[in-house]
Amino acid sequence: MPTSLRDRVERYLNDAFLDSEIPSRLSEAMRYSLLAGGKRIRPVLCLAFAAACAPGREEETVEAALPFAAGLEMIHTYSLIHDDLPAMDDDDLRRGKPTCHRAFDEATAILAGDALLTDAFAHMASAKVPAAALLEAVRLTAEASGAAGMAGGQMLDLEGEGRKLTLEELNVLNAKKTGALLRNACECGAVLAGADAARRDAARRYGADLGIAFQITDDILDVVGDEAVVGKEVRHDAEAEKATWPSLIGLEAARKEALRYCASAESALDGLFSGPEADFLRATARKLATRTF
Ligand code: GRG
Repeated sequence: MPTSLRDRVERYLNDAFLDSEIPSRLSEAMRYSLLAGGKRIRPVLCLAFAAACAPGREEETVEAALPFAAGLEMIHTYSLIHDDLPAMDDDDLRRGKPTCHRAFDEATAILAGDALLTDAFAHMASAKVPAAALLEAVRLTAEASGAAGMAGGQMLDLEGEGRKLTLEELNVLNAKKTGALLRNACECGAVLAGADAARRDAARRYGADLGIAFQITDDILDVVGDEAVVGKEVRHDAEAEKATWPSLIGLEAARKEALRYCASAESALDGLFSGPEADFLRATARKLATRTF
């Protein structure tokens, strides 16, 4: 991951939610989870695609898209806070620290998630890109996060507990729960940079494949991962009797599927993207299949 992109996201997030208008307990809870050290993969992918779609004007495009990319991380962090709640996955550890509701309390964690999701849209809407592109990216992000996207995927996940899903059902669930926001991050990067239809479509296909691979590796890490490295509780899926890739097709086949989807993500870039950002996007897809955190 280009350190500069990740650093820029980190700096932006560090300055967020310090407004004295925010009740201090709420801003503390929001910043506690937001600044707990995530990989920042969604905002970095968004910025990398924005740069890759703007040859010759990479720097100004990244600067303009930064508030949008940071907003994606706020939405992602909200989803983790709510996912960890007792009514959902009931987790005690996230990003290597006690989950938000453990460090604060349940009501505060719910509000921190609500506020991160809502304020994310204010940050995204302040990106300095042409209005039509911004409106399209905001619409795409609302859809990817909402009822037919991530929130819908979470519903399918809850409904699927204790039930044996088919591979097809698992694919639909994952494409929504994990895939939608990742895919959206890539597509929005292209949209914000004013990409043509071919590049936008390639970004979308890369993001969709990467999203599936990301979930497969998450399932694999739940089986073989080390809690200290992964930063969250492991062996959780089996306990909750969740259908996962390893439980449906076995660990080795799941590893192969992750590699296959990562290779497919990489190939979506062929003939359309070149330069350091494209190299980074290819390397990210290659590394993802064997990630350990
Ligand atoms: C509560 C509406 C709502 C949705 C929750 C994101 C999500 C949906 C649930 C999280 C469950 C989960 C562990 C999904 C697997 C993939 C995933 C999103 C992993 C966490 O993302 P990373 O690895 O985390 O990017 P960091 O901490 O690096 O940001």
